Amino acid sequence: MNKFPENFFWGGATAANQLEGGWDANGKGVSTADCCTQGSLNQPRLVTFKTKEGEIRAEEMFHFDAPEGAEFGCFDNYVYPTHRAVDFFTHYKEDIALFAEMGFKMFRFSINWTRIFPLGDEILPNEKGLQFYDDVLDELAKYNIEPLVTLSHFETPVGLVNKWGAWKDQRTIECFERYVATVGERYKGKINYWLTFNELNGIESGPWGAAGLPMTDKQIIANAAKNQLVASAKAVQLLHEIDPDNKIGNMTAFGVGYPNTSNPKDVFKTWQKYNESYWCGDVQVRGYYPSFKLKEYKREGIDLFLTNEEQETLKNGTVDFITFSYYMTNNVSSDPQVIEDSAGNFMGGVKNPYLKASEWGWQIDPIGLRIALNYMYDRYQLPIMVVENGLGARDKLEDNGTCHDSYRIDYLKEHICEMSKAIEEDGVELLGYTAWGCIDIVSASTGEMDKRYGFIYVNYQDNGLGKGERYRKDSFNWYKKVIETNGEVLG
Ligand code: P53
Repeated sequence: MNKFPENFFWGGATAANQLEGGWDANGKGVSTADCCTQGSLNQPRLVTFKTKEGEIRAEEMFHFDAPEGAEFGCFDNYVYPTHRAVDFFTHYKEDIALFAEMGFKMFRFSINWTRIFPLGDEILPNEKGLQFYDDVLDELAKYNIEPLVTLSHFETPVGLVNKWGAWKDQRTIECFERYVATVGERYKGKINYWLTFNELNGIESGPWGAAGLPMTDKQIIANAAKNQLVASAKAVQLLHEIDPDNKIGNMTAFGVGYPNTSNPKDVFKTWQKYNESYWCGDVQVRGYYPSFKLKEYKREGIDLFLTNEEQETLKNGTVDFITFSYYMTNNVSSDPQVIEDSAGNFMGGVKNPYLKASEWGWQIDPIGLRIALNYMYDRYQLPIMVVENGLGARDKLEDNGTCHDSYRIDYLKEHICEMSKAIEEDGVELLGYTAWGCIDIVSASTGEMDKRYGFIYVNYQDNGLGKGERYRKDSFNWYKKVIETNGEVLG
């Protein structure tokens, strides 16, 4: 029934800060993610800092304005889940062996910039940090698992934040270039698939996570986004120069929306809403800003200060393939009386009566993935990878070490099925699928351990129990079968 191309990249995806732990091991520096506390569904994660006056404070991660002169860092009496995460730092051999047992063809992970350049602006890299990824890559090579490496996954060095405001300042572009050149040279021939910035379009609703910006100022966010887009284009050029076999992609948080009613005003607003998913990809694929974004900036009195040189860089650094994350859909309404009652962080909207939602309120919509794939392919005509998709749920570990996560199997099965239709019936050129959090990791939005996505249960719990033992969930065996049959048998 389901037809996937030969050599389809089945696999899983993670991010260093949510996976590795070892946050200060072997000279690693502090990243923006390391300053985020543990939250929950009802309690936002906080970012911690010291004020000029020496007071230690914490503000909500998704939306805050820090006082002038704030120094970001980690302090006693706060819990920072990335510091241990799930300790892939020491468990990587065991974990990669489990990925291999499932038959993974691809593993998406990020390089933690602060392992390589602890403060961000050093001239020489930290050799021990580089060595860790050599080890990880050798382990993957043993099993013929192709690495897909994100260069920046919400992991800006805090050194750069404290020094000059991270991505607000153009000097960060040079530091990033040095980092990219370093890892590009070091891992030449070992990594061929790269992603520049994770969910670059998330910068407007999550400026701290995406760019180390402790503020909500739209002018600053627009310029930081431009700096990242320029840095992304430079990374593409650099990696192509280092190895012509390198393929570099972008990464977008894709949010599908439906008009809440057939009122043309709702339809139009929905159409407009899609621009939030498109604008960064437009720059990264086409090499220039889309007119709707330039008009929006103008309307809001924002100056992009886009130089000829920057325009040239954007033009010469377009990506080879595109990728996106897909979790949910929401409805869009133009009626101010209609309450936005559907969750999903910056993807929030109005509830859809035809859809069920996860415990965190993220609406489950497999057909939305087929729509997303078609929208992306029609717009860009480039090969695609779905690099994040999955269900965050509370799993129960049974006494005998099993975990019956049939709800996760259902979620993934239905999404993979829609993906196969996008390939077979719609002609979308899909290269691969890496399920998010293939091993349980710390949640990015809430910092919880109990919001799990994995095929592999990691026994660390928010109540402090567990020693990090790994267990195969029912979905582990199911996914193994999916890969074995190249998606023919979805069970
Ligand atoms: P968690 C919001 C909406 C959609 C995707 O999220 C998002 C976010 C930001 O949290 O981010 C991606 O762990 C992100 C991953 C993250 C994953 O979604 O909050 O790239 O780092 O873990 C899932 O359930």
